[in-house]
Amino acid sequence: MQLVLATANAGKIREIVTILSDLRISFLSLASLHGYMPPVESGVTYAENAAVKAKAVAALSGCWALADDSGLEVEALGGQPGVYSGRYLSPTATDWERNQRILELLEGIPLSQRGARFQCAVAVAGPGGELTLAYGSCDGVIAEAPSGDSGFGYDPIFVVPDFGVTMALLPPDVKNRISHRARALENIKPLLQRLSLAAA
Ligand code: ITT
Repeated sequence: MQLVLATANAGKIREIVTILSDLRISFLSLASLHGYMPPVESGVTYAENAAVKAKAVAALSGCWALADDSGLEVEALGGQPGVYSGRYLSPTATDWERNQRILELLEGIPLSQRGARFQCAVAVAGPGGELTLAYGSCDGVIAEAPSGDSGFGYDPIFVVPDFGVTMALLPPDVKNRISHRARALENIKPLLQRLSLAAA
């Protein structure tokens, strides 16, 4: 079975391919799609944005497509940056700048009030307009300073309580077991398994 990964985020691609490596799927990237213009992510939920991305790629490619929309919700910031995580501060801001901004905003706030959550919606769309969604989340705490260089995005400031270190200090195989993305992909695996068996 061929599955187009409807994401331009190299960190997501690496994790999705690893997490789904036990399935008989060959992955195609957006680079193989001529004339693809990323759709505007105007949804107010992760699910809406994931669906828009997966459907656009399935329609253009004529293949099954998988999209991920995800974000970091910081309790002390009223759930921000949330669905705007990928565009927080500005679409061209670096991960480092976004992490620094969150740390500045939380300066002086004790660890007990620095709760946060990664959220992920995964959409799988088919060439005939089929659409399935699955969800995953991962609870944590915003660190007082960044640490680690594994993963991507907000990983250096997101402490996973069970491990006592940031997501960016966890070995990739651990992140790929416990992350919001891992959980969403586990929830959609039965569909992918059925599709890959039907295509065999
Ligand atoms: P695509 O839309 O092309 O998939 P994107 O990076 O723009 O790529 P999103 O709109 O879903 O994707 O933005 C999600 C942002 O949330 C992402 O850019 C990261 O900054 C952050 N994020 C998501 N998952 C993360 C993870 O596992 N670790 C750290 N940060 C993450």
